[in-house]
Amino acid sequence: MGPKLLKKGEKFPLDENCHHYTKLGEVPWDIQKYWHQRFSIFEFYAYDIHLTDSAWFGVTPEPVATRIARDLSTHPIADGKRVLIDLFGGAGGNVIAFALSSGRWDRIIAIEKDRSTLACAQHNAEVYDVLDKITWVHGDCFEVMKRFWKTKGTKGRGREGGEVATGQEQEDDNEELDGLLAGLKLEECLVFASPPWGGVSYRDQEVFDLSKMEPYNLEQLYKACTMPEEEKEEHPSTQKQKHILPQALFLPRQSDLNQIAALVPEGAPKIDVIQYCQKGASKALVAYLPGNIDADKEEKKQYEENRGQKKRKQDDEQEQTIPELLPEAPKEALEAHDAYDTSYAQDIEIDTSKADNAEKRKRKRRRRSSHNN
Ligand code: MGP
Repeated sequence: MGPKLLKKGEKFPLDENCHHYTKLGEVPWDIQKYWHQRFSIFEFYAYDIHLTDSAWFGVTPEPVATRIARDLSTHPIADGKRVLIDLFGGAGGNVIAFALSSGRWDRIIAIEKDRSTLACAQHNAEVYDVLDKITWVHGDCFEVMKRFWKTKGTKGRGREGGEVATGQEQEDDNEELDGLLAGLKLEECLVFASPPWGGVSYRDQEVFDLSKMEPYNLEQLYKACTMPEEEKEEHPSTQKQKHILPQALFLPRQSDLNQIAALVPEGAPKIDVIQYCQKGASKALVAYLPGNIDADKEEKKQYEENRGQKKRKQDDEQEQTIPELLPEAPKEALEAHDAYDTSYAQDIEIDTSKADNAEKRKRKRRRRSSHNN
């Protein structure tokens, strides 16, 4: 069976793999460390947040997810983008934060392969009041992207604009998903991916080799976001551009930046790499990869100008919110390289604006009253 688009209101039930641990004694030993941090992973953990045991290792802590959602919404790679596709929805850590950045996205699509993990994500999204703001897809994200590109190609199959699949594909029970994908405008889509890193042993490497990341390496991820050769033929809009979706990739903090830089050709718009820190230590980095790698001179100039302006604005904001002493960046994150810019030093925990706090308090009150009922 192929990937499946869940109908509006359709929710997978929590099952025996979904847990809400309340006592240390119940928690498997290898996730006890994460359980101790549960309230910094999900601020509303106590309101019945559920996770599968394997989701604990990879879930993005809420303050980090919130900051990424904010950065992504204003990053130049997201200019003109209205649809966010989260390739590895997991237990909802990132996708909930995206859904909370209200109004920024017309559609947020979360894809998750594991049924129990998806059930947790939906349940958690409900806790955060954003269940209906997310379009849920159960299935393999590579399969979904393959279908996405099919709806964008020509060769008799191009269905961009809403036409649904016919013939063979209908037999896969995928026509609703194909209909959704066909209706997405290529130039409005942006991808976020927080893939598995192959377990906690990633920490043992001084520089993380992204070509060996398991089960999917960097190249496979990038390729999934690139229009396949066979779909390109005669496509009028691919004559100028290569059609690569802009991507924000959540990767180990010590990832080999040269491998990331090598994804875009020389002279293409720059990649931004931001290290996201908590309590002075980086948790992970996000590489913001532009989709317009074939941009002409004028477009590139415009992109760089936007980038410069947004970066200055962000730096100004950070000056007011970050602590006086910034932690030292990892050496490899500071090495000069022409193809990327690194930003560092976001001590996310103290970065809350008054508006955010007011919104949080409101949500907390709502949650408390619904929990008590
Ligand atoms: P961590 O492994 O807990 O390292 O992951 P850390 O911070 O050195 O542990 P500590 O001993 O200092 O507390 C840090 C962060 O990386 C986690 O909070 C997750 O957000 C993220 N992370 C870890 N893993 C193993 C994965 C993964 O496989 N995939 C993704 N997407 N994120 C991960």
